[in-house]
Amino acid sequence: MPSLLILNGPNLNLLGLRQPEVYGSVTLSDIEEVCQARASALGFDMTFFQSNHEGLLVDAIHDARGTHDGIALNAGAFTHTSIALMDAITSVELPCVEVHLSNIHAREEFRHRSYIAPVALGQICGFGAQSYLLAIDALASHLGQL
Ligand code: CA2
Repeated sequence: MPSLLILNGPNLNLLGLRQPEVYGSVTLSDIEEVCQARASALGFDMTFFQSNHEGLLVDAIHDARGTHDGIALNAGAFTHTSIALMDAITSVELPCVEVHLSNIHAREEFRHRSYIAPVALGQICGFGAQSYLLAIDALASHLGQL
């Protein structure tokens, strides 16, 4: 069965637990649950992982090669800073969809730049938890499962 990796970066473990006025009340484990349901419905296995550490995210991307068929990546604030994550995505040659809960282009200037976007199939942002489901649909369509 084809498999997807849903990868989450720094502070996303705090979703729903802190600053609900900015990021809403949905927790990362709620998001995992809806992603699991969508992935299964589309015929995918799914692994969902979060880390606050850039190197662990790089390791997870490297390990995806040969294990997973596509990646949905919410790199959090590393989106705007990490050449290491950009290089890791390039190196594994797996389709990657960049995901954000918020519309990063409607926020502070420093969030407008993404190091992930140039090496991703595309970017989905601004739809809250739904952004993850749209990313799974985009990967499914790219991989011929939709
Ligand atoms: O909108 C997104 O998904 C972001 O990736 C979220 C990141 C932010 O740095 C990006 O620019 C856009 C921040 C995630 C922080 O999540 C928190 C949740 C609750 C409390 C504090 C932070």
